[in-house]
Formats: sequence, C-alpha cells, structure tokens
Amino acid sequence: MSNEKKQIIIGNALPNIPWEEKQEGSKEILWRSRKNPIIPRDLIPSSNSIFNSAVVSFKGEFAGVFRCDDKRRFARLHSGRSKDGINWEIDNNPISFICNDPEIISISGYDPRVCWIDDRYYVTWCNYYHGPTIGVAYTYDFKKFYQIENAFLPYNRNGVLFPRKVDSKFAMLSRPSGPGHNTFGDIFYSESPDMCYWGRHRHVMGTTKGWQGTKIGAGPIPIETTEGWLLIYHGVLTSCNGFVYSAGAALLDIDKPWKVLYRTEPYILSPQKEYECVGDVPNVVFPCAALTDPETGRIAIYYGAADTVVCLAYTQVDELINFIKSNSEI
Ligand code: BMA
Repeated sequence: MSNEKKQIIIGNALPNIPWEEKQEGSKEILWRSRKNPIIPRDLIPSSNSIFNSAVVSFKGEFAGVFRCDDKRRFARLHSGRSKDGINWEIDNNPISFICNDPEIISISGYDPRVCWIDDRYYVTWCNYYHGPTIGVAYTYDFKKFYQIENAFLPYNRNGVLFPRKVDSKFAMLSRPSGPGHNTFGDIFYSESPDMCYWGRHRHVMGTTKGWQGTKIGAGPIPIETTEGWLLIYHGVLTSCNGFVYSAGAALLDIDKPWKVLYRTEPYILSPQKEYECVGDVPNVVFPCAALTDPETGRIAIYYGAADTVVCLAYTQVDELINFIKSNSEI
C-alpha cells in the first residue's frame, strides 16, 4: 500500500514555499514564523508602516503588492519582489496605475489581494471613488499595472477574486458596508463575464458572535481543495476598548461558493504576540495572502499585524480542514 498522502489542494506545486515546522508539542492550528515580523514598518525610506499585503509565486520566485502607508499617513500600493518569500525588496515609489479613464484612477489604495487567473495577475484593493470601493487592475510583470473598472459601487471593501472562473464567470467575494469603519458587514459573492460588469450577487455569510460578531471580510484568495473552497477570513469583535481583528476559516461549495459548508466557531489566529497587539492600530491580525504547495499540503499565510508590519504563519491543509469540520457552526 502506498503511504503517499492524498493531495487535497488543487493547484500547481510550489516546492520553494516558505516553511517552518510546527514546534514540538504545539497544539496550534496556525503557527507563527519565528522570523516575525518578516517585513518591518520601515523597510523602505518612505514608509510609516507596511502591512495587509499580497504575495504570489512569480517566475520561480515571489512577487507582491504591498500596502505601505507613507509618512503623510496616506495609504499607497507598492510593488515588491523576493527570492524566498521572506526577504523582500519593495519599490520606494508607489505603483502608478496605467488607466484610460482619469476619473477612476487610483491614487490612494489599501488592503490589496493578488490573484493569478488564466494569463495574468489581477490585483484588487480598497480604492477610493466617492468612498471606499473595489479597485481592479492587472499586471504581467509587477512593473506595469493596468487599472480597469471598479468592480462595485461604494461602499465596499475586501474584494477577493477566485483563482479560476466558476460556471464560466469570474467570481469575487466582497464586503459591502458603510463609508467609515462601520460596525457591520457581511461577505457577498458576485460574478462577471468580463471583469467589468458584476452581478448575480449572493449572500455568503454574516457576522455571528464573539470574535466575528461585528463584521467579517474575506482574506487570501480562496484555495481550491477536494473538500471545497478553503476561505480564510477576518472577523471583528467590538471590545470596550475598540475593535479586535482575528482570523477564522470556512469551506465553501465548489460549484456554488455562496453556500457555506463549514465555518470555524473559534478563531484560528488572534492578536496575541506583541507585534500584533502593539502598533498603529493595536490588536489586529489581517490575512491577505496564502501560498500553497499541493504536494506537501503546506500553506503559508501572510497577514498584517497591528496595521504596522507584515507577518507569516503556517498550517497544513489536512489539519486545518479537520479543525474547520470539527469546530464548525454556520
Ligand atoms: C479595516 C481596514 C484594514 C485595517 C483594519 C484595522 O477597516 O482599514 O486595513 O487593518 O481596519 O485598522
């Protein structure tokens, strides 16, 4: 009998995925990198802070789009490259989007996600157009970025594309809410034939209690698995001293991703380390990207901590899925 593990993640092999083994005896589902924070707030001369950022594999190495708030405290998107996914070189100048409609061009942007679909990398982010909405652009090389139409009307955040078409349509999760840091917000699903017109909006999931009682938002690009789409998301608790951002996970139906199969009642990561509890906005973990290696089942999750730095945590897909299924409340 073969003792090869069944592959659960569907996708391309990534043998050079950043990885550190879980410490012996640890019962954590997600374990943090011992190198955290992997990106300090002042990696580039212009930055006040670097956090909530997106990373993908690129030509055998890694590339990404980073949220760098500058010293005027304007949120900007910057391009970056890395040989190992841990040590990064980030452009000191923000991305200058190429866009044929000056009315929608993005100056300020935050919380990017990056998603490979078909032949290019798409970037989605919180763009400002009469309020926060979902900006969309694509790039082939992480040098030139072509901005296309905003996906939705304001107010919307946390636009997260699926890594392939679903039922022949592009698919996106998003989180409509209000103009500011509102105390509400559920995750919705939308589809598009052309990345311009979005519709067939479906409710995916809402807030519940505890760590996810105030608002929720999709995190990294959903991971396709034999058990459904694996979605890591953030949830917000309102404490007597402000918001607390944690992370949980869900499994969504492969063909109808607005159907939630399982969803963690407890969080899988919450702000506990000093770099997560102390910073420009205390008590925030905010995952925006995940790398996966189907052959080993390894998942490396990039998250912003305390709106100040970028961190890395790891998990194994079989352990995470077992945890989701055995700790689920929909
Ligand atoms: C959200 C976004 C995130 C941020 C979080 C905590 O509304 O602005 O970028 O990490 O608040 O401040």
